[in-house]
Amino acid sequence: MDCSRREFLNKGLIGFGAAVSFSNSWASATTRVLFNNDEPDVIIELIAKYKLVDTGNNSKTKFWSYFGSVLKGPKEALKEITGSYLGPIIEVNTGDKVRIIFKNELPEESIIHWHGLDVSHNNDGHPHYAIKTNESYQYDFVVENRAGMYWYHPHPHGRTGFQVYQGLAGLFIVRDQEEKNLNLPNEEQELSLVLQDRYFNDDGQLEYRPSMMGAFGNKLLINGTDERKFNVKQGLYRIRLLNGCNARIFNIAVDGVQEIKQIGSDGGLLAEVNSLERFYFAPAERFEFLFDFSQYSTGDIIRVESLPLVEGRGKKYTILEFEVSEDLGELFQEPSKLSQYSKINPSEATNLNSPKEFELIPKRGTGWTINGNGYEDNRYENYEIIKYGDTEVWEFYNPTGMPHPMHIHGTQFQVLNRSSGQLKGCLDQGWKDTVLVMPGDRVQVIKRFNTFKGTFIYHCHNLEHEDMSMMRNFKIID
Ligand SMILES: [Cu+2]
Repeated sequence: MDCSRREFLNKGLIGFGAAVSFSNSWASATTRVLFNNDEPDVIIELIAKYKLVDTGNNSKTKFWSYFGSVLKGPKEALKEITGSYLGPIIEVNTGDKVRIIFKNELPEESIIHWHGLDVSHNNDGHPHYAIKTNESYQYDFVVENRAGMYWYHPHPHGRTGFQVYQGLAGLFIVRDQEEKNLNLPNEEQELSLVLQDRYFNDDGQLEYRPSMMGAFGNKLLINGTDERKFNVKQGLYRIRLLNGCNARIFNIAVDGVQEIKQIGSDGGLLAEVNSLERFYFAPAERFEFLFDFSQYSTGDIIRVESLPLVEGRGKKYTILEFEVSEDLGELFQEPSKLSQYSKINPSEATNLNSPKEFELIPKRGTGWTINGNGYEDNRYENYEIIKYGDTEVWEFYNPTGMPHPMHIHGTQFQVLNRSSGQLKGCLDQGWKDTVLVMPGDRVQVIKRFNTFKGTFIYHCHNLEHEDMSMMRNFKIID
């Protein structure tokens, strides 16, 4: 890390970024400090407001959307998706100093969380920092994460599910040199696809129908559009998926394909290709794979499907299709080695023999909880206070009949073990920020708390569970 980056980071640590000051002692410092000579590389403005979008229904649908513009830096830092309700794709490099100015033109409070990025607490979109209509919030952070597909979405307490459902989300892609050196399929042969479901009524308008199970739709959308068929050239592709649904879990298979070649996960590339026949894909998880369309003929259709979550119960359905064109793609090769990923040594953990246990349970009057506790601003149990620099093992135990994708803010973690083993096909490989805890499962993750002090949150990424109160603070202290 060079000097200017370190300096920028230190400023971040003392807490600038917040445009709004708080008089309470919740955060160590929330006064905004201007950059001096240390200017950001990229300045982006994101405005959240209404947007009318044609999603193939009777009439245009009223969404909420992020409108972006680059105020400084390369124009390629933002990529609009034509005809989509999703926000622009943000694309930056590891090490970039990024300023994002969020303007809230929604009729209610909001705040943005950069899902998977390791940033200081006041840049993380903690619900505490939600701003009112017509207010703005300035984020200043250095992109510390390695290359990967991260994303952004609102995070106000109690309203995250509703706001994401209205259309507020976007991809945040990070590039780095290690990834560039691999010469993976790129440009046209790299597809980033956001999977979401929405319920449209007869008038073509969104209907948000939350329940204890979450909010589900009657229609699947890809990248915020009705278009679910993609023309591909005969060549090798890098396909990157985000499950951007509020609650829907997919059980993904590719019709007629025995080996799906996974190359990446939530936190970027794996060490090497991991072959899967099918896999569970939970809200907020990312999955990257290589797919060779050169083995197909012109006009062939390849279906990405979701199988029943439990064998024999329900029907499979098509998520999206690829249609092979007659065009030949650029030639790319599958690398034998992908990245410098290394496993965290379990002995690094301060509590390897006594993992912190988090029981995922419902409670009368509260709804879904963690250890029976709902969310309260500025509240922590003892076990939710962590010493800066420590590595810990957390065990999520799910005694219920519903799966819970658990997301921990801050650094990426690794899955140590899962009581049900690997048979279930959960995505446990590589760096993770969200782990699917299946009914009956005990899942242990190992995480380093060594980057930023302060208050962060962990929660279920079934967004209706989260809003119901399946969310808690944790605090990293000296
Ligand atoms: Cu849940």
